[in-house]
Amino acid sequence: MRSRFITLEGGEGAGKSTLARALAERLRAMGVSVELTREPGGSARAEAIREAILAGAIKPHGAFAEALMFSAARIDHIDTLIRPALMRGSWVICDRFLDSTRVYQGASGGVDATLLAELEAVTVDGLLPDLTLILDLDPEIGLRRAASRRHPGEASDRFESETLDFHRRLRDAYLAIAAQEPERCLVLDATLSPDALADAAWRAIGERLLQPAEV
Ligand code: T5A
Repeated sequence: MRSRFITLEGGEGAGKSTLARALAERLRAMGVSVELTREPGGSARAEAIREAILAGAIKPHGAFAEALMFSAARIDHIDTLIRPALMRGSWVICDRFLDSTRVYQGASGGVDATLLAELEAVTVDGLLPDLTLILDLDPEIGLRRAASRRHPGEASDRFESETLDFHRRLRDAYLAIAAQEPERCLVLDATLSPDALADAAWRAIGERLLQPAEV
């Protein structure tokens, strides 16, 4: 079976990490080798950048500087983990990837889309996901889910603490990407239970990524 690259996208608390784990488990049960990873992060250097960004250390420098930092993390992640895994035939499931930069730093953060497209092109150097599952959820619900998971006294992170309007723009931007790139993207209803969401994603993988002989 050839390798595939799946990314999961959506707003805060939409259920991406939960779904990523469920899909990895189902694929491994079929005997498929799977790398489960995330952005920002996924490699030692990218995880260090993650810590700085989510602590708000780059925020004073503006949304374009944050886009550069996410891109630096992505380059290391691609070079050290994603491409090597795909080259050896593993499937890669990545919790957030390039669409997060398009919507968080672009649509909601205000960085020019053409500039971001140029940055994206040099960052991913031709590597695009085979399938992007966009978990669509009212941001008020997603932010409540994210908040309910925090320990007492724990502060919200750099992006969770943005305005509701910022999060609404994210949702619209994700839906616009899905409409522009229907071959790559599929929108899933993130109000479904974790099991129902995993079933819907699994059907999409079967229909879009697996050849009849592989099912
Ligand atoms: N970012 C990232 C950018 O701005 N630009 C970029 O280029 C990139 C790559 C990353 C932040 O960085 C930003 C976006 C983010 O703000 P993060 O902590 O990784 O930070 O944030 P998220 O990716 O949003 O991760 P979360 O953990 O907050 O959300 P998930 O993964 O969508 O949600 P999950 O699965 O952890 O679930 C959240 C809660 O909801 C429950 C879970 O049990 C959990 O308690 N849940 C469900 N409840 C009901 N129904 C379901 N279907 C559920 N699924 C999960």
